[in-house]
Amino acid sequence: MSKTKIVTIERHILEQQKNHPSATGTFTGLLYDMALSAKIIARETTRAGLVGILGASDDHNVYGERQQKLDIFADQTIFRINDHTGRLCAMASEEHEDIIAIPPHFDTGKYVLLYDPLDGSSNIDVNVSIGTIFAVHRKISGSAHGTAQDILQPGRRLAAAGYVIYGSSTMMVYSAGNGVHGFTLDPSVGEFLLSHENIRIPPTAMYYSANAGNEKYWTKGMQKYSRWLQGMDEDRKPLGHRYIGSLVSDFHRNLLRGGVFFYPGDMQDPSMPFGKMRLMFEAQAMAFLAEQAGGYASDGVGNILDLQPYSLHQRVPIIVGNRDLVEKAEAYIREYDHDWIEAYSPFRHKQPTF
Ligand code: P6P
Repeated sequence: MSKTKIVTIERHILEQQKNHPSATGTFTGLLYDMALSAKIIARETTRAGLVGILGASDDHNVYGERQQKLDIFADQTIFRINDHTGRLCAMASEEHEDIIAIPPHFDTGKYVLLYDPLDGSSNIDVNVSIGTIFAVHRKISGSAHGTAQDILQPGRRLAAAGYVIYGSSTMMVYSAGNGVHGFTLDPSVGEFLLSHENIRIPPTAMYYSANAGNEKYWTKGMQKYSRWLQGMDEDRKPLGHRYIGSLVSDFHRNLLRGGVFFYPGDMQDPSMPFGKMRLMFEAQAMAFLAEQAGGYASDGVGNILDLQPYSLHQRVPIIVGNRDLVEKAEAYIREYDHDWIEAYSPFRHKQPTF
């Protein structure tokens, strides 16, 4: 008889509850809702080429990006699985301009769910791994229905965060503040089973991940940092360069093998010195997970988890992975990028208007 424990998400949360009262039973339900969403989305991503769902829709999202049909399907799936559970007081999706209210005929709860339903969706049509990113904040307003105050909270206050990666296997990786844990979907039983308990970023990094095609737009500090990672200016072993163009995939590889991902702010358009990543739908979750796994996430100036959000769709520079590598980037920026720091500062310290 095998001695290997079969640990489902439910069993894992229940076992965590014994040691950490903060991992309440509500997370079982919330994580199960995300796990069910993941199974449904995984089924469609696997079949996408077969059911004509492939290809771009005629719609565009809030960023003006053409929405892939799977984006819309994933977005609707997550909303429909979570709108009636009574666990949430509001939702927010990367694909929607505004906060998504819980329909009035459903009970509301004490959490808000933020999600990027299908991150890296430009890779859908070329069969490259994509992912779902989610984050859970606790309601802090007195309103039964969530408000901007409940949504626009610093990442430091996150109750939980995680992602699903639709790759060679479907995995769900989450943290409720007590370490990072990975579950792999066993399609034969339709259950996510614990496969990576208490993930820690290896102390010695193997990779760096960045879109080198943007290098001419990076600040001087980030250009020097990239050369340092490659061992160009001193006698150090270069890191391998791996870049998939799907945040969940790049982050997941670096989480397991050690590495740094960066999508920095640049001065290509001085009115937008904050890069591409969305704070509420990508960066906060990844920063929370990185820190829970022993790593660190910075916007180039300081910890992303300490940023007070001012807008639902605000973007933020991100350098995330092994702490020593991220702090090295901050050092290069402090030394060489005073103009960028000055241009970015008003955005970094902008306060919400609620
Ligand atoms: P680029 C996907 O659109 C995404 O937000 C992340 O998943 C990914 O890391 C990044 O953008 C890729 O951006 O400009 O390198 O194609």
